[in-house]
This record gives sequence, structure tokens and C-alpha cells, in this order.
Amino acid sequence: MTTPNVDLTGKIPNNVGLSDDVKLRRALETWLPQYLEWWNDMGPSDFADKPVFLRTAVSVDPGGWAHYDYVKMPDYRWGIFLDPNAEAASIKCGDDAGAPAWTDVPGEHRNTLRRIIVTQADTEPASVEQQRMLGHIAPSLYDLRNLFQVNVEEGRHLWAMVYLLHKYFGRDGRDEADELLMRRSGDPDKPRILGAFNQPCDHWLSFFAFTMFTDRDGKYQLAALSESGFDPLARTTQFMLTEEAHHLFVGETGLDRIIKRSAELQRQDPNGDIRNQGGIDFDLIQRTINYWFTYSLDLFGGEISSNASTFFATGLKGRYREDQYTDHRAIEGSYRVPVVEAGKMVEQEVPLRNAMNEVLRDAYVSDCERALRKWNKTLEAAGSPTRLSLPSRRFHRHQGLYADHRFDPAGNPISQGEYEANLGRWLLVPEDNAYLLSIMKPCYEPGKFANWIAPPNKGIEGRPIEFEYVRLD
Ligand code: BYC
Ligand code: FE
Ligand code: FE
Repeated sequence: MTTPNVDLTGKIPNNVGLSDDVKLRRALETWLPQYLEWWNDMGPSDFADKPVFLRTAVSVDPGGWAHYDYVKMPDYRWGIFLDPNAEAASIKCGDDAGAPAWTDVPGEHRNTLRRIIVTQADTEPASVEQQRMLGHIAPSLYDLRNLFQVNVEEGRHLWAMVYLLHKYFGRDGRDEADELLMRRSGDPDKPRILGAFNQPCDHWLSFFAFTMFTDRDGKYQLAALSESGFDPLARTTQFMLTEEAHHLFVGETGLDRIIKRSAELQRQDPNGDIRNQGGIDFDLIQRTINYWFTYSLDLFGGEISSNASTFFATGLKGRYREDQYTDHRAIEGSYRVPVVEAGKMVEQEVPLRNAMNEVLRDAYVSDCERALRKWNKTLEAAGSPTRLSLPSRRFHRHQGLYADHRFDPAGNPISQGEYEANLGRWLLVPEDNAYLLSIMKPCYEPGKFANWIAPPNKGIEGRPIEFEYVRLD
């Protein structure tokens, strides 16, 4: 399969040959106004008429895929781009590893593939909905711009999946694409599919934790899907990963800047009190890490999963960087999973294929541990005695083996009573939100930052920190 050149002239920028596929182009051009209606209703509240210094994907050349300029968000050009690969792709894992990849949907995998694609797709608009009010309390123009950059790109990720649904799944796919615009994050009657995407993200501490931990699940899921034997899915997720890196940067550096500022405030106060200077204390940061990290762990699915085994066996979804493994069939290996038996932890040996969710979660957890080490270096450099940590992956789970049991953040089984008595110490609670909203007032002056966060080390795309990233007048 060769990829057509990038076409930027039509209503929908693309490198999938839309101008030659009249039926598909019409279907997507019919979906476009519905998408824009959703964006206007559920995308960023206000700011629609403000020029934002945004990057737009205009090419699939790794050296120059993005164009930076002022754009009003509703005028952003949401496009469809597949990673071009010249050589013939093959199935990367499972029973048929090595066979030619599918350029169309195999009948026997149709329902499974559609479910995977719809699940991936659903998270993209969900995150935009969760973040829609944050512009009103942005700590700086630099951060406001990063929020909007993430939002428009999550919108493009929805386009990437809707293209697959329209092109390969006929009537069912079009219906699914319509429903993606109808579900709503947090709505009890028509919620988004996965748990984390129905949790409120009301303030910037949650925004940075979300882009750090939840977008990072996106990175690992997209990487696993980029190993898919369904070639169009592999290529579209591969290209999505180029944009994803910035989302993770926003989250990881955002938390790092808060931690740095809190350490400064801690040092300035004779009692080390951060809150009485309007900053964010470390217990609150730790509770936020606990909250979003554990909801994000849930996104990997059950520790022992026959779905995961099927996805892998049929070559629909691989592991993180499948090419780092030598055995792509994984028929023989096993994996030891800690399970609860009569209130105690014991290890159960599981066939490797059934533990594929856990294998992917392992890669994710070590990446998160790396970020924690970095933040702790920031604390050390600032002379703070505080250290932050990740809770056990058993703590506060809603999916998988540990969901029916209670654990403390260290991973020890505890009673329901003990769990409930300590929730306010371990997780973000409504009083935390009230405090955070009380200190988060908008700071829209170029080069100025809210009191609770340190400035970044540098600006965007070579521009200075005091650049007018969003023009508000
Ligand atoms: N919440 O065998 P199990 C992103 C369901 S994020 C609610 O344990 P499986 C982004 C599951 O569907 C990346 N339900 O799990 C980030 C199943 O339901 P059914 C999104 C859940 O199927 C930030 C049942 O529980 N991409 O891109 O092996 C901003 C038992 O399933 C949850 C993907 O997720 C949950 N957390 O794995 C913007 C990739 N977890 O069948 C964007 C596609 C599980 O009983 N999805 N369930 O009705 C998948 O590969 C799989 O669906 C999962 C679940 C890994 C999510
Ligand atoms: Fe995304
Ligand atoms: Fe993202």
C-alpha cells in the first residue's frame, strides 16, 4: 500500500486520497458540520474568536510535519493523516505473525476491530469535554495555548478514528461515528465508555495530572495499536503518536513546575506552610497523583483478560514496541500476577497471552516511575525534604482483579472501614477542589504566571516565554 501525497486543498486535509473517493469524501463532509456543532457545544468554553498560536499537522514528513501560526480554534484544519510506509507491512504478533498485514478488515475480526476503534475514538472527544472550562482559570497565556493545542489535537485524533469507521465499517461505522458525538463525559445516561473519561477535571492540577497519566495511557495504547495487523489502524495510530508527545510534555512539565513553585513557597515560610501563601501543598499533589494514576491504571483493563489474549493472538493489538521482543507468538511464556486469596496476596501463574494488559501496564508504570524520579530531583535541587511517590497498582482500582478488594496506597489489603476513613488523606476530595478553585484565578498577562506555578524553562517553537501565545483583545 502506498500513501497518496498530502492534499491540503479540500475541506478535509488528508493523505488518504479523499479527492478520489467521492463516496467517502461526501460521508465525511456530512459528518464535518456535526463535528463542528459538537466542538462549539462541548469544546473549549469561549475563546472561539481569539487567535491562538497553534501547530497544525500539514505533512507526514517527520522533519516538518507541523505548521505554527495564529489560528482561531473553530478554523483549525482537522485532517486525516496516515504514517507513510513504503515497504509492505506484516502482521506483527500472534498466530499469524509474519504474514502480510490486512489492508481491509477481515470479516472474522470485524466486530472486535470496530470495538477497539470505537473505544479508542471515544476517549478523544471525552477529554476535550472534561477540559472545556479550564481556559477560564489558566495560569498563563503559555499554558492557555498548550491547553488549546491539546484540545484541537484530541479533536484530530477523533477524526483519525472516524475516518477508519467511515472507510472500513460501512453503515455500522457511520452510526458509531454519529454516536461518538452524542455520548458525553460524566453524563449518567450517556457516559463515555472508559472510567477515567467520566471523571471531572475541574482545575489545572487535575489537567496536568490527566495529561501526565491519562494521555500516557493513550501513548501506550496507541503504540500497541500501531503494531496492529490491520495496516490502516497501525499507520493512523503511528502518526497520532507524533502529536501525543506534546500532550505528555504538558503534563509532566506542568506538574514539575507546580512542584518547583511549591518547594519555593515551602522554603519561604518559617513553618514550611505552602497553603498560607496560596500555593499547592505536597499532600494535595500526592493525592492528585494517586487519583489520576489509579484511574489511568484501570484503562489497561483486567490483569487476566481473555479479550487481551484474543487481541494479541489474532494480531489486532501488539505489545509496546513489539520489535524489542524475539518471540512474537507468546504461546509458551507465563506471567505471575499477585491475586487476593482469603485476604492474602498470593502469586498466580497466568499464560502470557492472558496477561497482555499487565505487560503493557508494566511498560506504562516504569515510564511513570521515571517521571517521579525527575520530580523528586526537582525537590532535591530546591532543598525540599519532601518526596513524591506512585501508589501501589492495587490501590483504588475499578477494573480487574483488585477492584473488589480494598488496599492502602502501599498495596496492603485493608477493610472497607479503614479505606473509607482514610480516603480524604489518599485521594482528591471535593474540599481539595474547592481550595484549588479558590487559588486558580486567570493570569492572562504575557510573561506572567499564577502564584502557584513556576514559569517554564522556555517558550514554544523558539518563541520567548513572554510571547503572546493567545491574543485576547
Ligand atoms: N473503564 O478484559 P478486560 C487515549 C471493560 S487513552 C470502563 O478487563 P480489555 C487518550 C472492557 O471494555 C487510550 N470499562 O479489558 C488519553 C470490557 O467490557 P465488556 C484509549 C472498562 O477488553 C487522554 C470489560 O471491562 N485507547 O487515547 O482487555 C486523552 C472487561 O475487559 C475499563 C484504548 O483503550 C475501564 N477503564 O481491555 C485523550 C485502546 N477497562 O467487553 C485520549 C482500545 C476495561 O465486558 N481499547 N473495561 O463489555 C482496548 O484495547 C481495550 O478495550 C481496553 C480494555 C484496554 C480498554
Ligand atoms: Fe489523543
Ligand atoms: Fe493526547
